[in-house]
Amino acid sequence: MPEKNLLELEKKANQIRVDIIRSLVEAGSGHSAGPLDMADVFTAIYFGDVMKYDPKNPDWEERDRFILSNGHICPLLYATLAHAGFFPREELLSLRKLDSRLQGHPHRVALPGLETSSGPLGMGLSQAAGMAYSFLMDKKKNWVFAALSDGEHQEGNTWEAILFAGKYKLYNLTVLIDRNNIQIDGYTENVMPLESMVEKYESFNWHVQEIDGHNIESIIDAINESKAISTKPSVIICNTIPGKGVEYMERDYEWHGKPPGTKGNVGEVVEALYELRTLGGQIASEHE
Ligand SMILES: Cc1ncc(C[n+]2csc(CCOP(=O)(O)OP(=O)(O)O)c2C)c(N)n1
Ligand SMILES: [Mg+2]
Repeated sequence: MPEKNLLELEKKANQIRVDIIRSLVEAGSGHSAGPLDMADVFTAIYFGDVMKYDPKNPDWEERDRFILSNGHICPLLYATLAHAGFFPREELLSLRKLDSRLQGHPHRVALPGLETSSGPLGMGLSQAAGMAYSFLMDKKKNWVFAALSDGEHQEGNTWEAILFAGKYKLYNLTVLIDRNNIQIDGYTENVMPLESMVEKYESFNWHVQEIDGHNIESIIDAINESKAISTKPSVIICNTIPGKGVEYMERDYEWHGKPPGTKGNVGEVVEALYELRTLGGQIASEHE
């Protein structure tokens, strides 16, 4: 990929991170760690020329489907959809407000661009696999992307869907896992160990890739590789740093479900926005 395009995408991911923090601070509640850590992955999906969608025609039949299973990271999905043109960026500041279209967990019929409602964990892969299966039955070319968290792999329903997709060789399904090693109150390997995720998926007959979830070029390459596989479903295990871009949040599970600035701590907000606007030496202006 040309360096200029890659730089543009990295800048876009950081603008999205800034918008996430601004919306969370305005809401006064919500999740910080997961949204920040998956920003590079969502940027690659929506702006890396790998997914078909049309913000002017959100119900376009030929569109690919993006299913967010771990609904609590929706501040990221909302910011990404706004940047992609589904609704105005100013609306991001209505996150979690009464009557807002941007609820604390996604409400499908409320907002264009959402394919499912989510929040209760562990459902998204079953929904995505069902969609992928029906597209194959109908001989349709639509691709299904699903974002899942690592914590969701502690739920039985996720493994039923992994079995199902392997059995029916759902090659039109690409799953991207946020392997950030944290969940609500601890590190996954302490709460309920998940390793080895690579071997587990392989044994269920999936095509498996493990990548750096902050390297946008690698993410796009991995998605393109998944789309070239025609015999089995694909999973991309994205190793991420929870809270990516805000040093005091990084790798600390305490930031799973709270925004900066609660209890009047304005310094947290200033520090987070400063770090994100200068992340990687790039300035992510609010107005770009
Ligand atoms: C079925 C279900 N059980 C429990 C919860 C409460 N819950 C919300 S987020 C979360 C942590 C799950 O881990 P992960 O998705 O890996 O969290 P993150 O990496 O974003 O911190 C839990 C237990 C839920 N939303 N749904
Ligand atoms: Mg996690």
